[in-house]
Amino acid sequence: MTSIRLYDLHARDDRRPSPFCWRAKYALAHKGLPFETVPVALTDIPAVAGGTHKTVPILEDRGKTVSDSWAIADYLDQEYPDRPWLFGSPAERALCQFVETSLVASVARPILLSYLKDVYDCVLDQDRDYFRQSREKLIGCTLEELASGRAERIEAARAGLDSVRLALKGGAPFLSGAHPGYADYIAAGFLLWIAVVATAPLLKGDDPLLPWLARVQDLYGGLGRAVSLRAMVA
Ligand SMILES: N[C@@H](CCC(=O)N[C@@H](CS)C(=O)NCC(=O)O)C(=O)O
Repeated sequence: MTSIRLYDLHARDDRRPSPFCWRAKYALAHKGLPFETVPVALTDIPAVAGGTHKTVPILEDRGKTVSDSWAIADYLDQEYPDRPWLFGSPAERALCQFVETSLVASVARPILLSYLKDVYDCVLDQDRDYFRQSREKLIGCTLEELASGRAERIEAARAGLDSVRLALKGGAPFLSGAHPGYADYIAAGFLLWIAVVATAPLLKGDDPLLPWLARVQDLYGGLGRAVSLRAMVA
């Protein structure tokens, strides 16, 4: 019987784009905890769990509500210490944070700008006005204006993933080594987000990231397997 619920951003055709929700789903699966996802629209987040959270993922477990992917991972380790750790030590957690900040520094902006219009095209009708207004305010231009320079930005985003490629070159199957860990879920979450919305390829067909990403998709009974990589790969 499942008691854990994860509010997961959903878009058209039941697509699940949020990189942070992907992380949280992998975190739950890593702990071996059964859970159900509750699809939520961006504009419905204020109505979830008493309206105190501004973003998804939001986790509900035994009467407690936790939002923010890092807080959810910490909660799971704290509440379920008898299950595989997400962060075996404070040092491992700090290194995972470094993985996130390095990816944010190297790929977040070019990825976001390259695929923001694709995300818009994919959000639910009820979210469209909110998404356009909030994102155009953030980037300082219209979503359509992002089309010029897209090819260069995609190049930059592809190059920005080099740290992940180099780390995998060592031969380990996962960024975390012989076994998958939170660093894998962070990096894969970004790529699954793009795979869900992309209308232009981010990766080349021989990209060494692909076998690793397929391994992550296959984990935990194929948690990420429903996401097709076709549109993201040239
Ligand atoms: N720091 C948060 C970020 C979560 C986040 O930004 N989620 C987005 C969806 S990908 C969201 O809920 N945005 C709400 C909005 O745009 O109003 C985390 O790690 O969970």
